[in-house]
Amino acid sequence: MSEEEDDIILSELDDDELVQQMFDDLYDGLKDEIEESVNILLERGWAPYRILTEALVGGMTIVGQDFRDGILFVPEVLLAANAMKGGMSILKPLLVETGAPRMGSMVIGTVKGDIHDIGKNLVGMMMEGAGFEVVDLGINNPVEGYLEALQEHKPDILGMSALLTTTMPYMKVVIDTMIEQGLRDDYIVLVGGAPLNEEFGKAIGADAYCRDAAVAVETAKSFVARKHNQGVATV
Ligand code: B1M
Repeated sequence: MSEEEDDIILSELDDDELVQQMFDDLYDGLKDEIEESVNILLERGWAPYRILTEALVGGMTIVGQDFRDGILFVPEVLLAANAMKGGMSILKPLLVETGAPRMGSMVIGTVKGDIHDIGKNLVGMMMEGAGFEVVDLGINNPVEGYLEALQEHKPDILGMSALLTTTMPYMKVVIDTMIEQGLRDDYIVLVGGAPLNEEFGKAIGADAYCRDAAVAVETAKSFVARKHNQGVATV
């Protein structure tokens, strides 16, 4: 019984304390607690996007810093990622069912050699919420996989994600192959991931680099609108 008395009752914490506790729980990979806290914040009227950015992405940023500094290792980060995904799975239907009019479509995947998928999943969720149809190719995609998906789904947009400095150059391989095959101009190519920047996006021939999921949505909307207005207005 005395152990139970020491337990933190998540629902009794105020919002700030609860978000701090979520940072700790994410750090410790406590998926059940993260899911409970997400539900508590939803009940308190927090918008799903606010929970995602302030509590979940905020917590993962701390995990990332300690991973970089050698304080956390892969198994612990995997647990944190699993807890984050638990929270995201509660938020996904809420972000996706906004009733937004259909805006266009996107094929998205993480590039070959790279298994990071949290950011890509978040982008996919936000794009769906904004009214885009999203085909998610998952992780570790070779150029052939992207090209097959483009052929099959004929999306407006190809989105690529990379989280490693060693895998981000592969985006250029995909774009160069699209050029070789005369396909490049048929698609809007958007790229993103923590190590990228705008300069890199330009250098590899992407249409735009997207800093985060919200920017990805805004960029996608503006490129698709331009594409649909082509011939009617100049941009
Ligand atoms: Co990895 N890892 N990891 N890791 N990992 C990083 C990326 C790292 C920066 C950590 C560090 O050292 N600080 C570092 C890369 C260093 C570098 O290349 N310069 C690193 C390393 C080194 C590695 C390994 C090599 C470690 C090892 O094995 N020794 C290994 C590589 C495996 C591989 O891919 N081959 C590895 C493994 C892993 C785990 C499997 C343990 C796990 C991934 C679990 C998963 O994704 N399912 C993991 C994690 C979780 C991270 C950190 C901690 C967090 C990444 C994350 O999910 N962030 C990360 C540190 C960091 O980034 N600070 C790190 C939260 C997410 C919401 O943000 O992904 O940036 P992000 O996405 C954002 C934007 O970037 C953008 O929008 C998203 C939402 O706002 N965005 C897009 C992303 N993709 C987009 C696509 C778009 C548009 C926008 O298309 C249109």
